[in-house]
Amino acid sequence: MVDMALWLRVLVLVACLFPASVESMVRHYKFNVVMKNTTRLCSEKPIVTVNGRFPGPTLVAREDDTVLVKVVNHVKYNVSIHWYMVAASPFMDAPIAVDNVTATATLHYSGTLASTTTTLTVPPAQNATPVATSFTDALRSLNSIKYPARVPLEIDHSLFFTIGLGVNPCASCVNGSRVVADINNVTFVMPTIALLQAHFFNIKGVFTDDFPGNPPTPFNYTGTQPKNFQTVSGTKLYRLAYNSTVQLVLQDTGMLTPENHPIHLHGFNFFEVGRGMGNFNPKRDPKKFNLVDPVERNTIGVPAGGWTAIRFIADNPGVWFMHCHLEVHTTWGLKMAFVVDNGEGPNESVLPPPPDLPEC
Ligand SMILES: [Cu+2]
Repeated sequence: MVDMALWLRVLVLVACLFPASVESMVRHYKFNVVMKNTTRLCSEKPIVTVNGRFPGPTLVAREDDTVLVKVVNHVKYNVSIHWYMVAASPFMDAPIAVDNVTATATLHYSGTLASTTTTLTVPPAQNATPVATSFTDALRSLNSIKYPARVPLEIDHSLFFTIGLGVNPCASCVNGSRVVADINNVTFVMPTIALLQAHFFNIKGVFTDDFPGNPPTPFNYTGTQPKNFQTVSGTKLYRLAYNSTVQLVLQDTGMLTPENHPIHLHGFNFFEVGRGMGNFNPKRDPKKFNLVDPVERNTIGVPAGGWTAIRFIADNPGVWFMHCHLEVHTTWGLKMAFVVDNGEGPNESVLPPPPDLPEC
């Protein structure tokens, strides 16, 4: 994505400097679908690749170009190739000003009827937030007898997590600081021993279970930015008893920039019971929660400069990450984990690791 976007921007620049020399062209690509041996988790196995690469190669094109791709399947399986025709704002995940360019394309497949008409679509404007909001606001779970929505109504843990960016000192960095990300001002540090392993075998010193259930220093999350952007670093988890119920309000902050963070929770589905802009109001907003038929998800976009409230039952013992699914934010520390203790008996307890668990 990033490479492709850079290419597009370079080409647009060239187009501005030399308008007379720019013409649309036909770009030819050949995709050979071949098997290739790949090593994952200590074992080597053959996988299906395009030109020996997985993910496949990036196609580079400019507006009005025609791209011809010859796909030759050399493997013994039927293969369907999926085209991602997207090149919009790859820097949405970083506080950098860039030109927003939405790429569109018309796909023609060889072998279709010549009389087939082309269907043109009109995508909404890139900043058409009301269109997207009204669509997601209309979503409901079925809440039928066959598919009931078991929304927790009694809450054991009412949590409030701020999510956003920060800046920490960094001696080896170019200007002595680096951008980080955090939840409740904790920038998560990945341990060298797996969290689940440490939990199961009771290995001390890998993590602590003192992750704060509320922001350590409350501030106006979506108002004027505080002067101090610094976070604390740590491998902190939040401990839950088996079958306890959780309400979690995820509050975006305007630290550096407000952003829509797609937050993913492992181990559980949750219900999104409420959402809003600005700061969550603990008195007013819960009155508007949908506890009847909210959508059930495992990933939710927290609105930029807003909040979302989710509820789930901790009925899956183990250690479960919750993190931003913008991968760069995850690497910057926008993640935490819940440690869910065992209940009673083997059906409510973590299974031991399999005997063939790779050790590398
Ligand atoms: Cu994020």
